[in-house]
Amino acid sequence: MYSQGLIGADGSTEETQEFLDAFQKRIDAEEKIEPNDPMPEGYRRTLVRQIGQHAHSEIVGMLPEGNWITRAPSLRRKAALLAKVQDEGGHGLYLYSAAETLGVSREQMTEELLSGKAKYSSIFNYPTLSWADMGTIGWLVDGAAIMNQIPLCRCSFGPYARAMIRVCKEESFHQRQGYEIVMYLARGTKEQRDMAQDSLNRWWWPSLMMFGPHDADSAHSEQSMEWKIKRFSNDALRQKFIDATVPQAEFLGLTLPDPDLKWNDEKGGYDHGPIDWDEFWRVVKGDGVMNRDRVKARKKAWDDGAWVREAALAHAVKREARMQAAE
Ligand code: BYC
Repeated sequence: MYSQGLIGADGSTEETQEFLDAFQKRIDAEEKIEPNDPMPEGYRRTLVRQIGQHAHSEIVGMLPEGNWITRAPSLRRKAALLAKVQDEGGHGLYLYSAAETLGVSREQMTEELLSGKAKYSSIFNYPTLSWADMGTIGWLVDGAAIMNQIPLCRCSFGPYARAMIRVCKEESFHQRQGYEIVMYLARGTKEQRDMAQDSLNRWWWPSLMMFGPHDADSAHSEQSMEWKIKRFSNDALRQKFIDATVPQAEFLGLTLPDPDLKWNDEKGGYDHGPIDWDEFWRVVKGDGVMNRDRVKARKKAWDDGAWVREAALAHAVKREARMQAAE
């Protein structure tokens, strides 16, 4: 075991080059880093930020779809949507647990979400206006999530990587159920086809934004890739997603709302039109159509659940006292 660094007279720790090099050597050797292993503070902070944001995205992501459970057009659709939303709650919980192993509490993470300090995915600040949106979200949003998350199964931090394996299996089912909804509508009446096309027009660009800013503007990518937290850059994953999705849209007979989308033989992928990064940053900074509603709903759930947390804690304290008395 290598030492973490030098301890100053004031108790501060300085990470020595020897420590950083030894850590990088473990990363390069594809060793998994576990919660009690020594790690650079920057590595820990990056993971807390990313896993926390990811957990918040899963939980906030329940809201736009939860909104449609009572309006699903059949019992079969209702049961599948209900199960999908429950799965997302589960993903949030695995992810909060993974972040907790890094010494941050769920309360802290939630407070950061509610205060606006912690982010969640921009995609959930768009409204769900029609039933077709339940299909399009599964197809595109879960599709984009899988493209981003499959490489996270090989993330260098063990608890995150392991959580992602189950998450990806469930997301892949979500993507298929979404695509099946859109396929049904695309093969239906003119009104159903129009509803599917309108939904695709609204969700295509926000789905591309899910991958984050272009590589040149991505503050964290380079370091995160060196630490093998991220395995691919934002643009590389966005390109893979576009290349996989274009044939899926063609199969449905739907049109992606980008006149510049063209196959480029030389790069072996599609070229696409410009992404509206002003819109992206506006939404990320809190000014999307649904930002205020989403945070308000999470705050209400957190406040309404306070008595449950208090009761659970009181029970745990009592049980601990009983066990101590019995010893
Ligand atoms: N939205 O340096 P960058 C899901 C922020 S939900 C908001 O490239 P990084 C699902 C970024 O945080 C999908 N903010 O950052 C759930 C950073 O700001 P800070 C959620 C974004 O971390 C329910 C700044 O922009 N998936 O699966 O290297 C139903 C600069 O960006 C966004 C995850 O969270 C965005 N779209 O890369 C269905 C996956 N993009 O923190 C589906 C895990 C960027 O410096 N996360 N920002 O203030 C990741 O893979 C990475 O964090 C990202 C960004 C690729 C998203």
